[in-house]
Amino acid sequence: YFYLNGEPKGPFVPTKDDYQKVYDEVARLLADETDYDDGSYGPVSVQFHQKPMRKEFTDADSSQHQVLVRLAWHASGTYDKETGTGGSNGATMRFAPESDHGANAGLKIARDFLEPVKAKFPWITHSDLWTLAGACAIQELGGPQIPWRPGREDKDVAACTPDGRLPDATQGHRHIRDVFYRMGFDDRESVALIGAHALGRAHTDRSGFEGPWDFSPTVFSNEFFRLLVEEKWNQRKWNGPAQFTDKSTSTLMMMPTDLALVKDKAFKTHVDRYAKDSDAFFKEFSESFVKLLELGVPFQSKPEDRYVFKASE
Ligand code: ZEM
Repeated sequence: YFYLNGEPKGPFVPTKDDYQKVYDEVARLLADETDYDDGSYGPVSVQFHQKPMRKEFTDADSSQHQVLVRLAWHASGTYDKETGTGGSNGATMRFAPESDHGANAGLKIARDFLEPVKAKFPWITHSDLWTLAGACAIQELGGPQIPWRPGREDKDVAACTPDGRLPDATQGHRHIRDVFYRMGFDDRESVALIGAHALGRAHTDRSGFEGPWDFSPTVFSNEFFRLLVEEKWNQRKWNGPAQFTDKSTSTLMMMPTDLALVKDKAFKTHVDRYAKDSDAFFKEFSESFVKLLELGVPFQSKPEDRYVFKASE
C-alpha cells in the first residue's frame, strides 16, 4: 500500500516516471561504483581496436554493469517453453538451491548491489528490478535501447528451477541449440544474444575461465563478432578449463561455446553479418534481449506499452 500522511491510500500503481526513477538510481549507483575503478577499461579511456599493454585482469577491470547484464540473463534464461517454468518471473535465484547452481556463481554480487535500490523503491518486485537493471546496464554501456515493461511477480523457493538449464561454456553447437531452442529462440536470436560477450570478462573464482572477450569490455559493441571472425584463436596453455586466446596479443579469450559460433555454418552466417553490420547487431540484440527478459511473464500490458527509459548523460 501507498501511504499518504500515514493513511493507507490503496495499492500504489507506479507510472513510467516511477520506473524511470528506479532506472536513474541504478545508473547513479553504477556510475559511483565505476569511479572506484582504475579506469583502464572505462568507456571513455579505451578506443576500439586499441591494443592495450599485456596486463593481468583484476576485479578493478570490471564494473558492476556487466554482472547486472549477466544477472538479468541468468534470471531469464532458465525458461522452458514446454512447461512454462523458469524465466525472469519469480526471481527464484534469491533462494538456494538456484542461487548455488554452478552457472550462477558470482551473481550474489549483482543481487546484493541491487538491494539498496529495492529498499528505496520497495514497491518494485525483485524480478522486475533485476530485468530493469539489465536493461539499464545495456543502455548505460552505450548499447541499444531496451524497451521494458513491468508485471513480474516474485515467487517462493518452490518455483526454483532444476540445475542445468543455463548453458555450459565447455560444450558445442548442439548444446547451444538445445538450450536456446528450449527457451524459444532461433539461431539468429541465439547468436545475437551471445554477442553480449562484448561486455565484461570471465573470472577464475566464478566460472573458472579467465579474461575479457575484447579490448573494450565496458562498451557495448559488435567487437565480439569482429574478433571471432578476424582473429586467430589458439588454445591457451594453462591449468584452467579449455579456453582460447587471440594470436595477436594473447590478452583476450573465447570459450568453447563462443568458438562454436564460427565452427557451425548456420551460426556463422549471423556472426559474419554482425561483424560487418553493427546496426543490425544492435537492433537484433535489442529485440532478442527484450524477448529474453519477457519469457514466461503473464503481462497485463501490451508490447506497445513498453517503456523506453532515458539513459543518463
Ligand atoms: Zn555469458 N558467460 N554465456 N552471456 N555473460 C559469462 C560472462 C558473461 C555463457 C557463459 O558460460 C558465460 C550469454 C550467453 C552465454 C554475459 C552475458 C551473456 C561467463 C563468465 C561464462 C562462463 C562468468 C564469470 O566468470 O564471471 C554461455 C555458455 C552462453 C551461451 C552459450 C548471454 C545470452 C548473455 C546476455 C544476453 C555477460 C555480460 C558476462 C560478463 C559478466 C561479468 O561479470 O563481466
